[in-house]
Amino acid sequence: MNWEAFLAPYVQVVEELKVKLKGIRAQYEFESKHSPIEFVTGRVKPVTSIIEKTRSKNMSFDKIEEEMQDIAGVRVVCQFVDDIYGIVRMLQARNDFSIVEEKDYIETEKDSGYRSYHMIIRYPVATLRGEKQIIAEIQIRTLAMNFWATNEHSLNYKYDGQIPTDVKARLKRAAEAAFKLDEEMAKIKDEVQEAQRIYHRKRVYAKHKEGGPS
Ligand code: 0O2
Ligand code: 0O2
Repeated sequence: MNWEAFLAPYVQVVEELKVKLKGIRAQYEFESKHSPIEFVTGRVKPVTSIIEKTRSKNMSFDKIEEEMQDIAGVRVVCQFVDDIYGIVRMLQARNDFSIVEEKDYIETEKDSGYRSYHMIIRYPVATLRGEKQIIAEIQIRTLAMNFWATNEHSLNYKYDGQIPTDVKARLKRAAEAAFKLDEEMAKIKDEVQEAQRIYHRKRVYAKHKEGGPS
């Protein structure tokens, strides 16, 4: 298998989606509005992880384009839970890709305690041989959910997917605590946003004074 050639359109998709999503964030900044997007990351699944996943899911290689839906992955991280659903609505209204599936692991968290909103999309990418439809996964989560998932991911790596029962129980408690944090923050969202707007205006004013005519 020529992995470099196979993965090339996936690299393209991740880059394009990152540019588009970061663009949304920039537009909010220009307009001094609260951005529902804190940051955006993305990656193409490493070949070793793809091979491992085909083994663990008993998937044949000729099916990976359709069945392995997170070879191209972008992640949108937000401050508040509300922001997640705002982004979901924004993505649902776009016409540069189609939505294949949506999984709300916020309403119904996974057994591990994992929470995020997943959107599986079919994204058209231009190649030398014409347009190709690529499946990609957009994960949308809060900073707190991301903090939890990143730590749990590291532990899974450390224990090779077999996290000891006591650590698992702690992780579940930590997931609940992270969600409590999101719930508490939601209650003071307006105040936090007001503070951020004042800070942003002060910064723009200071910059203007520095660089502007005397
Ligand atoms: P591991 O083994 O995956 O945990 P930039 O290119 O500047 O926008 P930056 O700072 O280079 O972004 O970050 P990057 O490389 O996009 O992502 C940082 C880490 O988050 C990487 O982990 C990615 O694998 C992971 N990641 C980012 N986005 C996604 C996503 O949508 N899905 C999944 N599954 N993972 C994602 P590491 O450190 O490579 O290691
Ligand atoms: P990586 O290393 O992040 O790239 P399923 O058939 O539902 O069991 P599937 O089809 O892979 O699994 O889809 P799912 O579960 O909707 O989403 C896959 C990705 O979501 C994972 O990619 C993770 O990035 C993230 N994810 C799902 N569950 C968890 C979890 O319990 N903890 C953490 N930290 N992340 C999770 P990969 O392929 O696992 O790997």
